[in-house]
Amino acid sequence: MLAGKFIVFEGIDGAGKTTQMELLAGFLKKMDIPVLCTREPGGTRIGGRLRELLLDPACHDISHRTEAFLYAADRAQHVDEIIRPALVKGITVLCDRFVYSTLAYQGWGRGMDMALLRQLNELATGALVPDAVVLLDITVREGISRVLGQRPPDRLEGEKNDFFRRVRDGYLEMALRWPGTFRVVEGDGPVEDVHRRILKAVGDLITP
Ligand code: Z5A
Repeated sequence: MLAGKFIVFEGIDGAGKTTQMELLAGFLKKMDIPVLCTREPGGTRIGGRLRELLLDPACHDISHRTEAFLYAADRAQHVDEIIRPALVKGITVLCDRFVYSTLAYQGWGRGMDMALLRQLNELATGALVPDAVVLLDITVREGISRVLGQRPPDRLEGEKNDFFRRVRDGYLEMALRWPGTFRVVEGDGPVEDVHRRILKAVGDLITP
């Protein structure tokens, strides 16, 4: 039995996950709820090394299976070292991406076998399931323009719009499939408005 709440933020690139996770963390801190923010890939020292490899444009020849295994390796280390110990201590964990990113990007995006990905991730997480997945939904056009407005694309961002459309569709399909876990939040509009929508969506999980 885990004492802390586990809330995952998901969405296509530029959806506002990092921005909104930090706002929610600030809100929880004000309410004296202990909170930890983390992310995938790269939430641990080992994961940081894997992140460099995964997002390096020079690694364009990485095979789909290798990519999925590296995300799973990052996740296994993350669950063992950071997420599960925090939840055991009663800390609310906010995590930027989790298993659902693999299903969306490697599954719907790359067309990898879903059963294989779910099996792999069951092993990586020890069957840990979040209390809620906040899916920040924005259009692909909006996401790309937010991200590329600031810097050159990394390896995955450089890929085609069709890929991101499949990823978004995948997220929306997961939300239909797992309505008890997914909370879809419209990610367009002013940051403060999105924050208010998120507070409403996870209100049942953030009472002290
Ligand atoms: N990946 C995968 O394929 N499989 C996996 O299992 C996992 C990941 C775990 C991680 O990259 C990559 O790895 C990712 C999926 C893949 N794909 N790529 N490429 P990352 O961690 O570097 O990138 P990200 O998670 O997509 O983060 P991001 O691009 O920074 O997006 P974000 O965190 O959702 O958004 P943000 O940083 O909060 O905001 C982005 C910009 O938009 C920023 O300038 C904000 O100020 C702005 N913003 C935020 N909210 C708004 C609103 N409401 N209006 C206007 N502008 C806004």
